[in-house]
Amino acid sequence: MHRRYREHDDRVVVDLSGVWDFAFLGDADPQAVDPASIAFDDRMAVPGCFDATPSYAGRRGLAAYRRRITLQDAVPHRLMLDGVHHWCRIFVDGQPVRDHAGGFTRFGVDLPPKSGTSELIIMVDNRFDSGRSPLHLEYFDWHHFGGVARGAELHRLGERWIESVRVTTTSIAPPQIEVVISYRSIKASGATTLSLAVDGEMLLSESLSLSEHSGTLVRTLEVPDAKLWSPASPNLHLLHVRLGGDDLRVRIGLRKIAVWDQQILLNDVPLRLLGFNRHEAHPQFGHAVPEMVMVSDIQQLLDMGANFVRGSHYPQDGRFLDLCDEVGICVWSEAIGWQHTAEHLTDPHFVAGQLAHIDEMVEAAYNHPSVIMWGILNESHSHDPACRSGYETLLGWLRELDSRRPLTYASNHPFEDLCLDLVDIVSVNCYPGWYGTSIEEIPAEIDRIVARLDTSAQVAKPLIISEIGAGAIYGWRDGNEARWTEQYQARLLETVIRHLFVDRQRAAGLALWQFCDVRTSEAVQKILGRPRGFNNKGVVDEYRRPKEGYYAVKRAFRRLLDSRGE
Ligand code: ADA
Repeated sequence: MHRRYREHDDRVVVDLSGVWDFAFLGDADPQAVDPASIAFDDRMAVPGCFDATPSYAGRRGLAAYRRRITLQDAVPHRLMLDGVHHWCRIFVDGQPVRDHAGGFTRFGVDLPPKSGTSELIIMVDNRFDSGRSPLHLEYFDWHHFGGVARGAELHRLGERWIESVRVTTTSIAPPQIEVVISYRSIKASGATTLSLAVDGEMLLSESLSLSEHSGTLVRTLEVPDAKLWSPASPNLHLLHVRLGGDDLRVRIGLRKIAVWDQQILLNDVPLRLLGFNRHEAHPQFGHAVPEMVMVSDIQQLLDMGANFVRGSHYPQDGRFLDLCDEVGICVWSEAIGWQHTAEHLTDPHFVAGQLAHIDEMVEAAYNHPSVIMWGILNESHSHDPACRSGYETLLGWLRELDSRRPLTYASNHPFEDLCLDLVDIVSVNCYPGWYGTSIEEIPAEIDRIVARLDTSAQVAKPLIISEIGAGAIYGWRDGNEARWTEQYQARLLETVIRHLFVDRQRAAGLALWQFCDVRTSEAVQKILGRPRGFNNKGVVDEYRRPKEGYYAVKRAFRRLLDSRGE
């Protein structure tokens, strides 16, 4: 992955970004396509979304990407793909080596051992097909772009290699981390060496005798000069792990995240989260948002005084998380999902797809200090008893993967929800002042939701208002100041922030809906309710041009920060 630091000194990694051969195969059935018969008559950028380019704008179908790769020798090599939307089959020299369903997460493809040059083809399908891609459904309120949307790399793994490194802060005073190194080997046993250095200082160096093809090494380290990570002081350290001939650098931030009563605590201090939902999308790039746009998003978030992003409604690009680590923006990392019912949550195929996706989300984001909580299943039927076991399974698995980060999901059924006991943070999506009621009714509506939660067993949990907002068409100002005007949105957002954090102090966090406008689904029932075919509730439009709401939020957030001297 393109990181803000060099990940490997010893492992040979080839960046496969660039212009690949391309063919759009339209309605073709992937089972019926012989890769040797594909006429590659076009070219496409990797990373990139083919259906964001003018030639294929809005098209759905099968596409194929091709390039040549060179394996150095006959030891294991792995192709790493940071996100392919949303189903793909990978061929090497005409042979299928792996299928993958689900965009937005990183996965590896082990390549057949060989030395020399091979032909790599990635067949990508952006059509909706609940059999092949159960996690991407047409009714969701965003446009699913297709393509090899995030980075692509070729890794030479060698004879023994590091599969993953997970770093957990186990104590902040003294600063201490636990490092869990998973390795694999083509040899059953052998002697090797392990070393761990932080910021160039060797903290551990040992000789080992490994007796398995795979295993896990766990080491605990005190990091003597570590400075803690927080939004105000986003201190980062670089851990370099070397195992025999392989290595991996991991950038870490030492911090403790916990919930206590109604508060979220970071390093034992209450944390107030002020921010936005962010879709990773742009009209010209689809989901393949370039670093330039990521940096500009970060600049605008910081300018408004935000310290929080909910990655709606799927895992954000690792490069964006890197930036959040650096500037101190806290992130709710969310597995893909949107308004699922019992039909999905009782379907073993859907649940298995979610579990695999959650594995990949956690694997990719575990070491980011900015990721302070995990979320799942946006606005799904958590009020339906038939869905409870689905929630139990997914949240239970998340806890097994990571017992240290709080869990949540965004509920839009706060009055009837049946699963809130399963989470650490209660999160509520609500749209007072937009769907139905008026801006004047916002305080009473929010108070009703809070009163309901506080008379239930959830009283002792932090509350995040995880969505609230209003649509505004960029540039549309009007004397009536009615819905869809910039003025209406600005007034609504200002009212929400004042009520949540000035009049009341119950909420631990707020993620406004939303940072930028995003194209919605082409499904008729969705697009008819969305002027321009966009969800227009961004405080900036899809090109990141600020609306009045941007300045209203900036004033309100900055007033709050000033009042606390933050
Ligand atoms: C929901 C959903 C968002 C968006 C929003 C809206 O809360 O979670 O993705 O669709 O409503 O704009 O209505």
